[in-house]
Amino acid sequence: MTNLSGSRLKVLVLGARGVGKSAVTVRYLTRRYIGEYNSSSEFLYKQTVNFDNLTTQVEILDTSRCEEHCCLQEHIEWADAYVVVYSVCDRTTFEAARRLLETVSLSKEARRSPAILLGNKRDLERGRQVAVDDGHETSLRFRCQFYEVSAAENYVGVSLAFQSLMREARAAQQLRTLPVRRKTGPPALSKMIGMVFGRSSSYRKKRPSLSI
Ligand SMILES: Nc1nc2c(ncn2[C@@H]2O[C@H](COP(=O)(O)OP(=O)(O)O)[C@@H](O)[C@H]2O)c(=O)[nH]1
Ligand SMILES: [Mg+2]
Repeated sequence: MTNLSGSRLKVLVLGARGVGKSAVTVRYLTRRYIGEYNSSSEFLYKQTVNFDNLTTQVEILDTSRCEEHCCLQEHIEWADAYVVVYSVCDRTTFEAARRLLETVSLSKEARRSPAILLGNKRDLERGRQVAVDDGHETSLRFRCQFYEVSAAENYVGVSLAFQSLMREARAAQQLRTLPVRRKTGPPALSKMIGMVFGRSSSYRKKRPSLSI
């Protein structure tokens, strides 16, 4: 099997306090579930991961108290991809996740960087306060991927979610390196009239689009 030398990715993990940001991050990186973490500190993990025959140097920033954090914007600009976590048994954390997705999607730097919405603690079904459909609906609105997982119960779901995000981030990175195709012929008369009279919007460069 070829192991193509790969990219570097920076992943930002966001969400309200106590939703399991540290639990999902550590679960993905070590396969282990550790019940208690220090919720007041943030950690930057650096690790080499292998999937799809590719090696990726990944940096994952597990944030804490990020909503009121003065560095939120800085963190968003730093990252290539975003994991926005909420707890399926706490509605307020879902509202917080929506606000964070809004902030991420409005950020200029992040517009072309993928995100996933991650509903954690699905093992606590009896205490559920957020329906699966609410998660789906929000992911459609923000055009991001959506997963419900349980960091406590298993590794597979968490791992699939992170891998899927990184796959999309890698594709987005590659897309950015492609040359933008331009039309070589003369502009059509209607476009020239638009340009003369200042209506140049139809002449704007088209952004490449990506769907996976
Ligand atoms: N039942 C359950 N508890 C979880 C799960 N993930 C995290 N927890 C618990 O939720 C609490 C907060 O987790 P933590 O990772 O510190 O949250 P953070 O503040 O978002 O980093 C801890 O007591 C964890 O043991 C999960 O999937 N299921
Ligand atoms: Mg934490």
